[in-house]
Amino acid sequence: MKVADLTTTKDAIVFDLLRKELNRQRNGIELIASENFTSLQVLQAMGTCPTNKYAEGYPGKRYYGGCEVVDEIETLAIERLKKVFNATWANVQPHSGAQANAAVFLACVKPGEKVLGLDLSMGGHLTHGSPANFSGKNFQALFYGVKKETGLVDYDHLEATAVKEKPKMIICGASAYSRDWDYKRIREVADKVGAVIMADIAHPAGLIAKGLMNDPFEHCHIVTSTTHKTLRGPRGGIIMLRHDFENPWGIKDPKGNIRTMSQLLDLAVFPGTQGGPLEHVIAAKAVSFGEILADDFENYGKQVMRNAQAMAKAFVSRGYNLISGGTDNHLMLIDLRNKNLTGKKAQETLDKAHITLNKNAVPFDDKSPFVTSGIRLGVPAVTTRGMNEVDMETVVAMIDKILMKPDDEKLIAGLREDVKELMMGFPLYPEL
Ligand code: DSN
Repeated sequence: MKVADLTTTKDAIVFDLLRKELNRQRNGIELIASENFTSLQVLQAMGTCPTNKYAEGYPGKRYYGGCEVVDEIETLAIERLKKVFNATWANVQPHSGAQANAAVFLACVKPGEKVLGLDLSMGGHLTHGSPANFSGKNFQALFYGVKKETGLVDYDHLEATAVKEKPKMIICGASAYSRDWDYKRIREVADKVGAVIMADIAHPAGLIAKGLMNDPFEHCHIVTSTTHKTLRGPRGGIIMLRHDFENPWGIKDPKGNIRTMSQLLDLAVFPGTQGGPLEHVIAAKAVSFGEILADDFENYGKQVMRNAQAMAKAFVSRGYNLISGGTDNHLMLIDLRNKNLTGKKAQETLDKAHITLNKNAVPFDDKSPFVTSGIRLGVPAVTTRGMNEVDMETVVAMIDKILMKPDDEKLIAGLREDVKELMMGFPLYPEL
């Protein structure tokens, strides 16, 4: 039998599309706050043979034979991740951040019980209790918000709601909040009402990993994250504990035994919410955790923060209204109402110039989530491309030019060429 020639049997339609997407990423300015570019070795690890392997269970306790190598891969990923966050337990199997959060819900709260999270319209996340999501459909979701005058989390409101409603779980973390969190205050509230805290650090995780932002592990019982945002790994989720504990809420495993939180969480990921783990993605997670442990990643984190500061300053100096007036992390939220623009119009117009970001509701928005009054921008991806503070000024000048004349197609076409030329100076995957 003749061995197939991969070059001739390659699916040209799909691979042409993949090449097209690579060129889109290369030629544009990527400002979506939740996106990043992995290293080449992370990308390579993802496209490997463990995708062929079933490994339901955990290292040393699988439901399938032939798991000795993936056991080593998964153990390495766990050990590296524990080192990154000084954690004592980690689960690297969640396919995404939403899956990680679903597992925590399954482990800690029963259907119909109360949870308290940051309102989606104030910067929270779908999986923190939105009525459109499992977290809002199966549990009684309560919300805290941000203060209208400052744009900062309203901890008094959080406390008052918790004391009145006694939620089983308090969720902190956000997808569109540019400030650091007072985890100590949240723990004081949780202790008062007997709640468990889930900190979802998906957005700032890479900055927290290098000690550049407050450490949620000091005060929060359970920490979840995605791996593909500031952590710069493959698309996926993780759950971690710094201290394992016998759950004080009497939560039992499916057999009725009181279990430690780590056991409950392992059971909640598999078999609770997932089947076979994606061991090729776990291999790529291990590679990225190794990169985070290297010294260089601290420089990356610091540059992300310097770039965010520079970008925020450049927008403010041009009269843009930043929610909370600035940023402590990698992202910022801009209210465009004083520029007579909607978030939708801004996103669509900038897209034409290959500057990618997302429309985003601002706190107390009067427009629908499909239109919105704001945009969210983040710098993790452009920082990975090698951009610095001076480049942030250039990028903001380009954005401002377009937003000042959003219907000037000639101007936009010219800027699209400028964007392409600028990004040629910051090569992406030159080996590919
Ligand atoms: N969709 C992600 C974000 O853009 O922040 C959160 O899951």
